[in-house]
Order: sequence, then C-alpha cells, then structure tokens
Amino acid sequence: MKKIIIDCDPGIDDSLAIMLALNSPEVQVVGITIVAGNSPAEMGFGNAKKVLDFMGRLDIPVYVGADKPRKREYVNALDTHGEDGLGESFFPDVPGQEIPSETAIEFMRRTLKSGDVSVVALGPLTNLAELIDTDLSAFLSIERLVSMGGNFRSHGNCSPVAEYNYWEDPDSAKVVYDTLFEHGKKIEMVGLDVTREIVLTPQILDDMKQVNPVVGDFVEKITDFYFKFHWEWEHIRGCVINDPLAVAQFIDPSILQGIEAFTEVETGGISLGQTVVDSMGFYRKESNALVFTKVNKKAFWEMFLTRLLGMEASDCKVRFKEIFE
Ligand SMILES: [Ca+2]
Repeated sequence: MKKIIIDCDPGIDDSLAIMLALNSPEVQVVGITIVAGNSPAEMGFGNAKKVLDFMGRLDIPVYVGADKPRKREYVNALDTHGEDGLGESFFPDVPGQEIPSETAIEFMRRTLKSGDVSVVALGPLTNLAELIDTDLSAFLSIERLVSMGGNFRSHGNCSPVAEYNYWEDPDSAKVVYDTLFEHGKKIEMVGLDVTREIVLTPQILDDMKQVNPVVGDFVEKITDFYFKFHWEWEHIRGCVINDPLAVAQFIDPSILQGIEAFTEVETGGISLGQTVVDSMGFYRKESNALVFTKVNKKAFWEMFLTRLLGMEASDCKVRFKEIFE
C-alpha cells in the first residue's frame, strides 16, 4: 500500500478522484489537504467531508491550506462547478465537522518527512509552494508528485493556452516546477492533453446507475450541472473528468505515456499559466517533468468503473460495451 496525500479543491472531478482513491487497495489516503481553487477553501473542506461521508470514510483527516493564490487575486470556478462547488447537488453539510487548527502545510510538513508519502495534487499548487517556503526538505521528501494541471499540445481551458489549476496560481506552479528542476526531481504532469480524452458521457452515467444505483445516483447529482456546462462551452455531450486520471496514473503508471522535458510555467502576459514544455531540448536543461501525451482510455475506465461501482472487470466489459468495443 502506497501512502498518499490528496491535495485538492473539490470540485466535482476532485470528488470522483477521491472516490477512486478510497476504493483502491494499492493506496492509503493518509489525509486530504484543501487549497482554494475550483471552490473557496472552506467550501472545499465541506465538500471533501460530504464525499468522505458518502464513502463512509470520515476517519480520513481533512486540513485546510491556502485560501488564495500566491500573488494573483483569487478567481473561483463555481461557474463550472456550481454554486456549492459540487454541481449544485446541495448535499447538506456533514454535522460536527470543524476545520482543524493544524493547517494543510503543517500536516504536510509532519507527514512527508518519512519519505514514503506521495502527493496527488488536483488543484492549484499553492499549498505545495507554501510548503517549499516553510520546509524545503519536507517538499523534497515527497515520494512521487503527480499533478493534474497544465497542457502541452492541447489548447487550454481557461485561456487559449492555459489550464485552470496553473492559470489560477501560476506563481506557485512556477515555484514548484523550478524547485524540482533545481533539485533534480520530477513532477508527473497529467495535463489536458490526456484528461480531455476522459469524457463521462450520458450513456456511461446511465449504465453506472443501472449497475450501482447508489453510486450512480451520487455521481449523477454532482455531474449534472457539469454536463450542462460542457454542452454550452465545449459542445461535448457529457463532461471531461480530469482529476481521477491523476489518481489512476498514480496507481497504475502504465495508463499514461509521455515525454520527459524541461518545463516552465509562464506567470504573466497573454500566456499566463501556460506550461512551456521544451520537448525539443532548446534550452539543454535536464527534465523536471514527465509530461503525459497518451492515455490508455480502456485501462482507465476499467479501473474507474470497477472500483467505483464494485464490479468485476469481465462484467464491466459487457455492461459498458460502448467503451470496450
Ligand atoms: Ca481539482
């Protein structure tokens, strides 16, 4: 069992990612840390608790970190995620859950020191940049750092060239990428090139409800709003679910393939938040990122569906024919 901290901003797809991690025997979620992003930090805390409550895992601690980006003004993504950050499902708050006095950064400091804990980051990298400021050695002790963020050949989702998590807080993303470079370490960048391939369609959702009505219904309640948003803005029937792919990649590194390259994050101008991936080696710099470009979609869906719905792989292939044919 690999220990992970999920650093996130739930968020609809963050919630699906948490659900996948909790149903995966290969990982032990030692804590969830919240950063301001899709939802404001306090709302993200409440949403994480709602997901943990649904999963019967309120034993997992949740900590709150940065409530705004490093330098820029905070812009939430509630237009995408609904006014409650959870697709306007309006699940009630879980009673008796208070934000702990220990912050996300303090929790990371004491937990990462052991060197056998990884971080799957599903939101802006503000908490990690703060960790670098306060305790570089704790940051460098992260076993594997998988980040949903950025884009290489794919267009952006916040600007023509930028993905939301890095656009929201480009200064923190830059600190993280630069620090990894300085110390000869690598981030696993699960960007839009691969996440765009993962579309939860109305057909898949329908079949999920047939197979497991309890989970299917929960997923429908949190994604319905997201479906409408995608239809309006991306002209897609269904919704792109970015974050679970980062968890899947952590569990099974054969799901994604890519290139190693020196990568920098732009912090100003019209390309704010863009990940500039030096795939051709212009700068002659050591790589600090594993940038994913290809996804084994069938392997992802098999993992996601069997684990969320609690079904065998053979049944999954029969029930979800549209994916596996
Ligand atoms: Ca997220």
